[in-house]
Amino acid sequence: MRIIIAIVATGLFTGCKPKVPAGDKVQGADGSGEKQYNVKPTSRGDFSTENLVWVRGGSFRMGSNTGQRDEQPIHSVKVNSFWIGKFEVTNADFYRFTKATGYKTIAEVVPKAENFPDIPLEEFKKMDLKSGSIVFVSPSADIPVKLLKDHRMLTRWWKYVNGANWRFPQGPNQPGSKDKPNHPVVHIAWYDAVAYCDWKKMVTGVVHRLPTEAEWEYAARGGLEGKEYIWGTKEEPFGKPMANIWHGRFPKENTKKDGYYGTAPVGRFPVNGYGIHDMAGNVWEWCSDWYRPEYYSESVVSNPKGPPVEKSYDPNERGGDKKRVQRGGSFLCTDLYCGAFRPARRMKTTPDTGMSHAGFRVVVEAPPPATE
Ligand SMILES: [Ca+2]
Repeated sequence: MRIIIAIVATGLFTGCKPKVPAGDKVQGADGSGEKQYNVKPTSRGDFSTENLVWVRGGSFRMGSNTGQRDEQPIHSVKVNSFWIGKFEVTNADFYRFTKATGYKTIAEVVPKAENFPDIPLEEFKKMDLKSGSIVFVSPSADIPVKLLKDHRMLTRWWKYVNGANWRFPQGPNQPGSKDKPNHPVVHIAWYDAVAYCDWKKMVTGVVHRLPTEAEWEYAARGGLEGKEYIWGTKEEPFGKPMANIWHGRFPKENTKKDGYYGTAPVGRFPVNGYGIHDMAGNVWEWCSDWYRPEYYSESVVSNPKGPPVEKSYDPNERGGDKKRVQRGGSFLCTDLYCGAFRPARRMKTTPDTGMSHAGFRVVVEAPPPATE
């Protein structure tokens, strides 16, 4: 949310943090029908492993010595077995959740003064903040490559759009997500993703949660040790794109070499070694961990769960906001700019921030398959 406020207020409220950054629950807020999202309503006790993949636990080398500083050092990690979503959570999946609960995501709720105790009430009222989210908008002018990594440039292509949320990823009066039921849901804040998991747990009786960062990377690597990409060492080993990323001169020109400018329907690109789709590209995926750049030097070996909240910080921002980890890169990632679709790459975002390239997938704590 702080990044949202910074964009809206051009820094006026920098440093102010919402007190209770959680999505409101509003009963009966949803007005759409199942047909539009092409889903059947979820009923109590519904549980199937049909769209889950069983990842057998083991040890692996986590991180990279050639990537960003926070990917270092490579260190041994052991994780227990778990089920993970074969696909990113889709618009249809999220629709079921909101239909059943009336849940509103953070992007759908007008920021409340009580959640920004650092801002004087009169000043807050003058702001006249609307609900909305951060949307990628390609700039009209090209941006030199050497400037792309300058964090001050982010506002050249990230815009706060009133009314943008998971239902209308580009904003009102733009095509809505109901026409894309099989695309990953976006504009999902970490709290929204956790709310979805909690609901799935409630209706199925089985624990659904976000993956830990270690589980995520273990699953993404798919059994390949120390490879640059989840499919191996070359970006395009068969001469064609292996993931939905950005091709061309980011952020102005996208050649759509992989067929997609924005999100792609889940499962359109090859599975990794464990049979999981879209662990590279399409949308960023939330993990349960708090982010700390030095964590790999401090991590426990067995089932690490990230640092405590008080140790979380982002060295790129002075505000001291606590951030959660995101992984996997998105349709906006290019090797020219970030190469963030590599399995070792780490991202961090405040947990109350949704964006047009960020979604999630679930881990499920169910008994192992009969074959185990
Ligand atoms: Ca693409």
